Amino acid sequence: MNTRTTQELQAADAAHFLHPFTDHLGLAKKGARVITRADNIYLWDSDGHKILDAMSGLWCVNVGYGQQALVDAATRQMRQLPFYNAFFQTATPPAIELAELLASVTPPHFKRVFFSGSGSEGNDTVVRMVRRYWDLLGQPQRQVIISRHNAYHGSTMAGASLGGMAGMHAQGGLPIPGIVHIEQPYWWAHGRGLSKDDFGRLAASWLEDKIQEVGAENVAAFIGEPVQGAGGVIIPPATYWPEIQRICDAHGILLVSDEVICGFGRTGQWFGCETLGFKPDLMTFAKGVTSGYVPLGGVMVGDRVADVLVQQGGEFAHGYTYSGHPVACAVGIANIKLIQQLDLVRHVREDVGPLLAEAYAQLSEHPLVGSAETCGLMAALLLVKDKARGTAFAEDREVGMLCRSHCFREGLIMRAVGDRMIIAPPLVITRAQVDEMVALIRRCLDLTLADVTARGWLS
Ligand code: PXG
Repeated sequence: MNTRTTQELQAADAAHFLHPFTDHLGLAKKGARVITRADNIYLWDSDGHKILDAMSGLWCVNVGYGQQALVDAATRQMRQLPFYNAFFQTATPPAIELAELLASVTPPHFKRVFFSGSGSEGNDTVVRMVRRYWDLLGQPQRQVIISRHNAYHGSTMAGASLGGMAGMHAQGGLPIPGIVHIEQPYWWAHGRGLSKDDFGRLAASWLEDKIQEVGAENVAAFIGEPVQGAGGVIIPPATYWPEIQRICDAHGILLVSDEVICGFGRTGQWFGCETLGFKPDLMTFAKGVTSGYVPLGGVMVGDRVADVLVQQGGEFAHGYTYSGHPVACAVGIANIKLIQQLDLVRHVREDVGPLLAEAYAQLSEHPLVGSAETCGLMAALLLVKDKARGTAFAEDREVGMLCRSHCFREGLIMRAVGDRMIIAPPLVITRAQVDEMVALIRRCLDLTLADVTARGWLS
């Protein structure tokens, strides 16, 4: 148990802990917010403030906090066998059982899994695996992987390269060779002159253009998040993914769905590709597989790739110490069984997802909101300066950050990606809690509106 004061913790934090994606000097001046405990959809900080966590930790605590079944699974497994590896022709029961369970909840052509410790590692595995696949088929020149601007696929060298975050590419000489990007299917930014359906087809045609430019014979795979999460919950038009699928099929290119955020019920189906209407060859997962209780990730390998890898592959010279970690896998099993017991995928699809969509339709009337979109339990509000004309605020106003600071003060975790305010609450959220969350969001929008009005930023 923590017995230190907030100030003591902040001082030690500033002295020793280099946080991810953080300006350390800036944080040291303010002091980190220290979270000490959690239950259901709520967190408490070291000063005792209660906070509604509308981001599920970091898009991962799908079953909510405090689920005893996951704690028990970890404890039992730690006692029985805390670690053994899966190299050298060995396996452990939890890794075997989780592999079997994953095959049962994923689309039928996924029967095999490669485990990693995180989503980034999973995407490193994707890069290695798709190149290996084409090698085995005698087409070693098929090296290029096409991804999208503003995608997030992790922070390792391969993950950050696959991702399309300009700020990440600017540091450390990225992307690595053989990874190229096309524009994202973001209607508001790139297609407002078109109907959403026409824009979806146009955005997919950018893939065709890139394939022509690179040469189909050189392209190994296309990778995308069904709904871009960290990029700001960018929900593509319904026409987009089926057209992407058609283009990949026409050129024999592997299709990879990064399900790290969209997987395990987030969109109202088990996997985002099922909601968005496509059938990938590989799926990266992490986060929701254990609801974030312990780290685990991996890649679901569809029959097309698995058959080549397994039947004619010999040794695939790739793997991690923690591939199939028994404690992580035991928690994954308990987590998936709990999602099934609580019927959370249906709860999102038929109950709280539609309720959130209705609430967001109402929020779209708010004077600051230029667009309000939801997909299952992911949602985004775009804050704009002029609703009628659809004019954005100047970037340096940082209106999203202003709104986010109101959220913090009001006891709500909602993220700002530029001026897109995004949420992805735990899937266990009840109807009453959706109302409570939406009331808090509305209050923070009103406070932000009062601020920008007082500052004269609306004119
Ligand atoms: N793919 C996707 C789609 C992700 O969202 C990763 C891969 C990498 O997973 P790991 O486990 O290596 O972090 C992610 C991670 C944000 C944010 O700001 C999002 C993620 C991670 C950190 C911050 O929204 N997603």
